Amino acid sequence: MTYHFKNIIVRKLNKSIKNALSSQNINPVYKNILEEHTSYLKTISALGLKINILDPLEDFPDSIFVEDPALIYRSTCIVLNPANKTRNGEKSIIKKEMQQFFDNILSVEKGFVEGGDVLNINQDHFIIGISNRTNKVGAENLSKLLQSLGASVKICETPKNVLHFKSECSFIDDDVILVSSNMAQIEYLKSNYKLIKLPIGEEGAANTLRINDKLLIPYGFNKAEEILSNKYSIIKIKVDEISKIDAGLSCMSLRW
Ligand code: CIR
Repeated sequence: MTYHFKNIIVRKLNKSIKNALSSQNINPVYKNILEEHTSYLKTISALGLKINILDPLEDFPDSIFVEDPALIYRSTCIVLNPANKTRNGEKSIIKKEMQQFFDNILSVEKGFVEGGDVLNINQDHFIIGISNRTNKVGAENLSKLLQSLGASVKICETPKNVLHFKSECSFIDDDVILVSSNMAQIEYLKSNYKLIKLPIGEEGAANTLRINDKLLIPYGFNKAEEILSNKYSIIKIKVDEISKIDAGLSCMSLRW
């Protein structure tokens, strides 16, 4: 099952997070990020997952977002290729780190692709969104690797003003994708999946994290909470400061 996890990888917070990339040009406050990151870890550990904590990387301000330089599919780790100069060096470090968890490690050698643009659904299917961070060559190369491992892949476009494909959608149940109203326009999603559409203004709630029987959602989105709590056992996590640097719940971990 795509949302049944026993293990999780996170990275200890770096002080240099205050220099992280932000589309709003905001320098986040370290103390606030630390609080939010700590409560994320506490919540996940209460769910019984084995937490593996990687060392902080001061040279890479955005390195707590481990979802972007690597992807886990079944027993393989695929090292990706982050587009942004300040993030690209994360890939060679995480490649070494992943050797302690995975025997089979592959790498995307050509083009750019970040994990935030890769949605895994129904176990063996992936949707890769072309975005400012993931180009066609990168998406096609990742697609080849995934297919060689037995997965199927569809390449879509991420809407223009959205950083990553998963910034505004998440896989929450078999055949079910939670989407912002923007993402709900994507023809491939509309015609192949059951979409739970969030109202305009609640885009930030579309990046959730389904872990076993729980659905982690960000605090502060009343309509999303109302819609989702009818069917799911939700846990709310504060990501106010983390969202200032364009990140959300999925970006801060790798799960398997
Ligand atoms: C970045 O711009 O790379 C970070 N500030 C945010 C990364 C968010 N990652 C994700 O959505 N997977």
